Amino acid sequence: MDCLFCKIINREIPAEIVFEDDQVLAFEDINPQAPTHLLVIPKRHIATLNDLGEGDDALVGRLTGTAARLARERGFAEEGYRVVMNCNDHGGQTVYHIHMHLMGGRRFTWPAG
Ligand code: D5M
Repeated sequence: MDCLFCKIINREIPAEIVFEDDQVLAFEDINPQAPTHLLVIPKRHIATLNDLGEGDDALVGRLTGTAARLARERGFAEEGYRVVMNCNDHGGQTVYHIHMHLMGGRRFTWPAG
């Protein structure tokens, strides 16, 4: 499959992997927008949030729980952080394998641009 993040999962292209279990992988974003900018992804290929099924609720919970745990481990959970999932063109999605951005280490503004 010609998917960038599947290739990272399969170690066909390199990435700075910081966490892995049977269902999810977390690695450093190549274009960081904060002192910490990680991507948390499912190992199963799911192109967009629109492709999630009813049976995927636990998987999405695993992504969120992993991001929250990494935020605690990195030491910025209490001061706060930003978690983002972009969907399709208007959402700003550029890689079509769902991913949760975990950004921390600075103050973020709202609303998003
Ligand atoms: O975010 C896609 C994100 O993926 C964006 O922040 C850059 C990141 N990216 C792209 N290629 C790589 C590689 N090879 N390693 C690590 N991170 C990467 P989106 O929400 O789709 O706009």
